[in-house]
Amino acid sequence: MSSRESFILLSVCLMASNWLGHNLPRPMYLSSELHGQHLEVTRRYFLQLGAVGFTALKPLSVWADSDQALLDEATADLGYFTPQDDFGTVERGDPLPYQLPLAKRLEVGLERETWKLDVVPDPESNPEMGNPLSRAKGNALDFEALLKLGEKHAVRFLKIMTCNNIGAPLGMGLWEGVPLRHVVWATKPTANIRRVFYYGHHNNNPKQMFRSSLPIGRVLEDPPGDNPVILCYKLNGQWLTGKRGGPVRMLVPDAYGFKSVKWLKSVLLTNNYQSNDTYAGGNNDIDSWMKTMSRFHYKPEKAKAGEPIPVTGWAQVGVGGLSKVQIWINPKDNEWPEDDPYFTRAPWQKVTILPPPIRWGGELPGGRLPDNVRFFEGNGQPKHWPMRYTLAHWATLLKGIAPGNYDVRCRTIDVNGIAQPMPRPFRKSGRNTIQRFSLTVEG
Ligand SMILES: Nc1nc2c(c(=O)[nH]1)N[C@H]1C(S)=C(S)[C@@H](COP(=O)(O)O)O[C@H]1N2
Ligand SMILES: [Mo]
Repeated sequence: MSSRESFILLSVCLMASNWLGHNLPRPMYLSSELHGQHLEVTRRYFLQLGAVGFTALKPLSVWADSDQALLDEATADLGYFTPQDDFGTVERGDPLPYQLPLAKRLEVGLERETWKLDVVPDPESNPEMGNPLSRAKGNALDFEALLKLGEKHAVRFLKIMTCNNIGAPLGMGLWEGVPLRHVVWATKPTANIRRVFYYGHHNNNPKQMFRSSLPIGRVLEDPPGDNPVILCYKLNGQWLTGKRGGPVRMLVPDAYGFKSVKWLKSVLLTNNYQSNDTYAGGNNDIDSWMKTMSRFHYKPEKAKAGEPIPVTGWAQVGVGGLSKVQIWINPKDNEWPEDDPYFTRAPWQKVTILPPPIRWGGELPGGRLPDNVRFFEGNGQPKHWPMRYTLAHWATLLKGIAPGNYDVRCRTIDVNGIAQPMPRPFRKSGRNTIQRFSLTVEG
């Protein structure tokens, strides 16, 4: 943490390990629904494929029932959506806004009954707006008006939440809200607007402000196939909790978490062409699209030679999309040349990207995906899979590996054919180093 930030209470609770890790006790909600879901998905998929062999490593061509049991076990706790309370959290505020007493939350507009949003000109520049919305003028946007806009314009889409400074995503959600552009147009903007600045509740202390910004063009228009920037009020079909940033947070589909400001109360249109993001401090690259990358989920330390070894993981699908996930088993004594730090010359092998889940988890009301999710058909099937800015699971069985000690690594190949961590290996634009674990195969 920089000294500039040190006055702020920064709490990073990495509960992500709860949904991505296998070594923690399995949460109750996983026991029935998700357990069944992934058993079913993997069973169907792997039966259809037959054995997943490692051709370079002497494949076993016969699918054995025991293989299925192994994969079932290895994938049983892979949930798709993360329940709101199980998300990892990155937050600042002293006190944290959602921990204020109810009376105070009502007073400052952090409950749905009293929430209000200013959409005003930046006083430090010259934007032209015919109808600014503000608490001062008495015409700020309230929650009822937001829901009213939602009746016509609300969207639902899948998005993974990731902090650009943390190696694993914080959670995977189905987010719902009103595209910000509808509120921007209600303010009748006409000229001198190049960016949108926004920030959340900050206890009337400018030092506690958490600010972010976007080019106005990103707010007004979406690249085909992408989702809009929204004023978000629901997650997994339920009202956004205070901890997740409710009543309303900004949700920027293609960006890292710091663009998705929680406890949102103020939006400023500005002619300033520069960003004012809090995250510009700390050396963060604030224009970074989400990156494609893979990590392990089930990674056994030990295995017996002659028995198939299940390995599972997941991939974050970034701006470059996802075409393949690969794995490489390298004997520990096989040192790799220093001039190839990303192991591009290694004999990587393809693993299987799992199809979309049948049941989605995340404590969705009724246990099912609602209608009208962006890029889904009427029958509940996605138009394409995996989807950008979401999560995809993968699984494989390693076979025919001789006794010994190995380093096992995984990586993604994006739709442009580029292998992780390229094309953007720099650390402060989002983590995407190639992950490794040690595997001992006993004779
Ligand atoms: N108001 C406010 N919004 C915020 C933050 C914050 O500290 N205050 N942290 C940001 C950062 S750095 C991240 S990574 C995401 C994390 O979202 P989550 O806590 O819901 O997982 O929230 C963003 N929104
Ligand atoms: Mo973050």
